[in-house]
Order: sequence, then structure tokens, then C-alpha cells
Amino acid sequence: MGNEKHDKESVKGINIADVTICEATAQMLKKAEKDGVETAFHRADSMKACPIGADSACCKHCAMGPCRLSSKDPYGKVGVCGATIDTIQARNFSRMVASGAAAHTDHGMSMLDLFREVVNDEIEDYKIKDPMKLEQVAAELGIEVQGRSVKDIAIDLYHELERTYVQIEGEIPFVKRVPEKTLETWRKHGIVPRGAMREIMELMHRTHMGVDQHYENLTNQCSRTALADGWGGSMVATEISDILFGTPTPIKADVNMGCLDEKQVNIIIHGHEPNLFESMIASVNDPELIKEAKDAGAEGINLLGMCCSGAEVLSRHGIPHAGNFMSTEAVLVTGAVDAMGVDVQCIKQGLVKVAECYGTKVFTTNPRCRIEGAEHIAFEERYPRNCTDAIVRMGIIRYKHRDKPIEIPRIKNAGIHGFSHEYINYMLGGVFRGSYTPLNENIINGRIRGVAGVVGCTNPRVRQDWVHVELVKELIRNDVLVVQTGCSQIALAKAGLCTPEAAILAGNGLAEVCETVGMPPVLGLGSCVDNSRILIACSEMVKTGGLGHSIADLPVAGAAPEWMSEKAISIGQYFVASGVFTVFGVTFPIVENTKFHKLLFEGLEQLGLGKWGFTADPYQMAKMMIEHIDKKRKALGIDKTRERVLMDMAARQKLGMA
Ligand code: SF4
Ligand code: MSK
Repeated sequence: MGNEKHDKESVKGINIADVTICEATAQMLKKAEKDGVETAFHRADSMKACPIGADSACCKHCAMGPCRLSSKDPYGKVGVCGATIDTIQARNFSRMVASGAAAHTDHGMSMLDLFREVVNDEIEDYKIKDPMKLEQVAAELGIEVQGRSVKDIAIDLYHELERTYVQIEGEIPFVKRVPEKTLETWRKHGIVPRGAMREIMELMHRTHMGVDQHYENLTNQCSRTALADGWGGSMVATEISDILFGTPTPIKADVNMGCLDEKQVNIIIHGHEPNLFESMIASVNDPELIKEAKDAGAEGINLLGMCCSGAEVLSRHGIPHAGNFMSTEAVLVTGAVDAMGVDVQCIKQGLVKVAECYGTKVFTTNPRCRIEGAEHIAFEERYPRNCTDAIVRMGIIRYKHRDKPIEIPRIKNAGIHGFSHEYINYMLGGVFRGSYTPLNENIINGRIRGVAGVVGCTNPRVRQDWVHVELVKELIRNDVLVVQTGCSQIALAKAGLCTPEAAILAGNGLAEVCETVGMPPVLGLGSCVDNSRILIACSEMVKTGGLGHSIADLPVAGAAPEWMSEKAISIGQYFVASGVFTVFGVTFPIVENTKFHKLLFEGLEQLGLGKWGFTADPYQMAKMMIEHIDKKRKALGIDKTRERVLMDMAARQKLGMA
């Protein structure tokens, strides 16, 4: 590449087929090695994970340590202060939850800040796009909506939702959505969140050296904090984004690197907050900027998303998506990216170095995230176009001076995205009788065995996308309807499973429902904060009736098969605390055969919550989830209907019809 920093000899080749099933990423990894460019895949190969850290068997919470305990003999010794393996693990796990919850709640708070300024007419670039959703959310929270102006309702909603973050005592507003019996269980265990700031602060305090040294007590606060994320910070982020930018409805859109266009100025936005993206959409459609791009010789400006804000605008507006977390460096290797704008979360520092090799610039935009070597163009909500227009202009300049060979993998996958829980309601129930009744009925009659949320990241410690895809295929084959968010949704979209035609891969019962409704067996709901849509869907299923009285009664399960971030741990813990069996892949940061492990994997369920599960194998994961779903079906007394369906299937197979 003519760049001394990237000496071809310095990049040790990896077996590309072992690290990804994404063909576009594989093609770019091959090119990266040829160009002498290193990626996270290469670094993961050369840097083995620390086994003690991977098991959370070490503590560096004070300067008497760091203390390392043994995973092989966890009770063989204690830390200098006397902390046991259970205390050390529970503290480390809790801090992951605190950090993950902080990320989501800070994102949600930014959305709420934006909402306040829009409502107060201090920002002109954004408006309330979905007043119906505003009214619906406000009414749910007990705010009077009849005969009131949008502005008055919005002001009241702002003040109500602010409690999610700053409230000192009481319960956060969205607990009004929690099924009564689930809420009763939370109250019994003292885990109803007060306000996110308080819960995160208390958890950080309790995990300080010499404070909470009982793993059970720590786990309680861990659940409370995680619930402040799921039913608080994340839910507010989702709802405010819908109110400001529109509630998603199904839309056809393309994913994968083939969405790049050599003849256009390619701009990628990668991160998590939708406002940067919304303004970028305005910028790339500005006739003046389009003219500037054309004057530079381009056919136009091509905007693409990556990671979660990409998944959000894919769902909301059908903006093409270039790839998930483990493709963010690979996409730069195409040489076709003229500018990459990032905001917060999951932005690898390594992007800057890869970008540099191909003459691409990475622009940070958020005051919370600066990266050494990246140019910072501040995104100010009151004048957002100053930032997004500048990024487009920088992209146009780069287009004009492209001097590196371009290679774009010719792979593009169409799919249907944008299944908000409101739309699932409408889709299954129809416009006049929108409800979850048909979903519940199909679960009760056994056509749909249960519902699984498959979400989360990709991780270079496992073969990119493979665990997601194999797990989901196995689930739908067994009549489990799959809902998805984040990077997992993109993995399945690339595998072609987000199309109604993919129903052919589903079991007979699920396929029949998909064909009747015209929906894919895999429903993409958006970004990681949009996991809150899954919580709401679970809640609606309970309230609709026939499937028990709490979320823990539902035949549902969750999985993050290739997780990597602390946000994923927070998400996992809020699903578990909400009553869902949640299985993680890759690795689980806890030593087996310890009391803390037993609590997470068995004890919490006995308290009326959900429980954790772990396996790195997708087939085993599917088996565990299906067994759990069947266990719940049995408890609900609906296992017989399912048996009948299975018999019908067997009978059909016997007749050579299936
Ligand atoms: Fe070691 Fe205890 Fe200090 Fe942790 S808090 S580093 S276990 S002495
Ligand atoms: S972006 S948290 S890698 S889903 Fe939300 Fe993807 Fe995981 Fe980041």
C-alpha cells in the first residue's frame, strides 16, 4: 500500500474460513492480508484471552491486589482482603452490568435531552414525526391526552420519563408495562428500579473494595440495575426515537458490502444514536451536496449504516446496511468508503489505522468518543447539519482524490426489516383487531412452539455469524419464531433469512403462519436498545392471556450467541431478571461449580425470575432453548396440542408429503 506502517511481513495470515462465514468479510480479509493490513481477527488470533480474566477469577479493586484465584480450585484461596471467589465474580459481573446499563441509559438520556429541546422549539432540525405513538406512550403512563396539544402532551411525557434516570425513590415509569405478577416478584425481592443513575451509582458503590461481600445481595442490585436499563434507559431510547423519527413498519432493504457503489461517494455511519444518522440522511439528500458530489465526478452520494444505528435506520427507513460489528474494519479494506462517521459504542480503535491505509477518514462526532488519529467534527444537536454536511464534503474530497484500488464484494442480500412490536400486533391481528391474540393462539395450538430472541454482537473469538445463523436455522426448523436485534439481525439478513421465502426453512407449523401472514420466520426489530421491544412483546403476550401470568411463564427464550460487550451482559441480566431463560455463547465470565454460578444458572429461576445458560455450540444452544420452551408449554398445559402437531407432521412424513 506504500505505507510503511503496514509492512506485509508483519501481518500473520489466519485461516479465514475458520473466522467468518461472511463471504464479503472473508474476501476483504484476504485483501487485507495481501495489503499488509491487520484487523481484529488477526489480533484475536495472536492474543490469546487471559484464562483467569475470562473466568472473572481476578480482582483489581484495590492496591492490596491484584489478586488472582484459580478457576481449577476456586475455593483454594481468597484475595488479600479475604474476598472469596463468589464475591470477586459477583463484583466483576456486576461491574459489567453497571457499565452496559450506563451505556444504554446514557444513550437514552441523550435521546430524552434531544426530545426536550425539540419540544421546547430549541432544535429545528427534528420534529415529532409520530404523534400517535407519543399519545399512546403518554396514555400508557397515565398522562391525559384527550383534547390536548401535541406539545402539552410531549412536555408532560418528558417530565415523566426523566424520572427513569434521576428519580431517587419510587419506581421508574415503564414498570406500568410490566405484567402484574412479574412486578410482584420484583417487589418481593426489592429489585424494582428507582432511577437509573441511582441504581448504577449504588452498584458501583457496592462493588467497591470492602462493601457488599455477599454474592446474593450483590446479584439483587445487579438485577435492579439491569432492569433500569431494559425497562428504563433502553426503553426510553426506543420510544423517543420512534416518536421523533417514526415507528418502524416493514420495509424492504439490502444488506452487505455489495451495497457500496464504486461510482458514488460512499458514506458510512457506524454507532448507536439515531440523530447523527437522521441528519446524515438529510445531508445526503441535499441537492447542493449532491451537485457537489456530481461536480466531483460521482454519480451521487450513497449512505450506508453499520452496527446498531445502522440496524435502526435499516428498520426505520430501509437505509442499506454494510455489515455488523466484525465487518467494520473489513469494509474499509474495500477502499470504497469515502468517509466513516462514528458516534458511540462498539467503535474499534483499530478502525483508524485500517482507514489510514486506504486513504479513508474516520470522523468522531460525539463528545463522549474521541479516538487518537481520528478527526473530530462535533455534532451539535442545535446545528446537526454543520457536522453531517462537513463529513459529506470530506467524503466528496476523498472521492475526488481516490488513489487506492477498489474492490467491492458483489454480495447484496435483500430482506424485510422493521418489525416494531406495534407492527407485530397489527400484522397478526389486523388493522381493526390489532392484538397479540393470534400469536398467543398459534402458540397455544402449537403451530408456533414458542418465541426466541436472538440478539447481540459478533466476536472474533468465534466464527463470525456462524453461531447466529446455525442457531436461528435450528430454532425455526423447530417452529420457534425468532425475533432479532443488533448485529445478530444483520448476520441473519446476510444469510437470507429475513425474507418471507425463508419460511421454507421453518417447521410446518411456523411456515404455515408465515405463509398466511406473509412474514419472514425471523423478525428484525432494530438496534440493541430495541431489545426493549422484545420486553414489551413479552409483556403483551402475558396480558393477552392464555400463556400464564408472568413473563417467566411464557414459552420464550433468549440468546446472544456471539456476544462481546458489557452491554450484552446487562441485556442478558435484564432478560433473566424479567423471567427469560437466556443463553450466551463464546464464553461465560464465571467459574463453574461456584455458588455464584449456581445462583445465576439455577437459583434465580427458583426465585421466580429467569436463569442464565451457556454453551458455545449453536445446536446445543437451540436444544437448551427448545427444551426450556417445551418445559414452559408443559407447565401451561399446552404440550398436548404440540404433540398433536408433531404427530401430524410424522404422519405426513410417513406419507411422503413432508
Ligand atoms: Fe484483592 Fe480484595 Fe483488593 Fe480485590 S479488593 S484486589 S480481592 S485485596
Ligand atoms: S452494535 S453491542 S456489537 S450488537 Fe449494538 Fe453490535 Fe453488540 Fe455492538
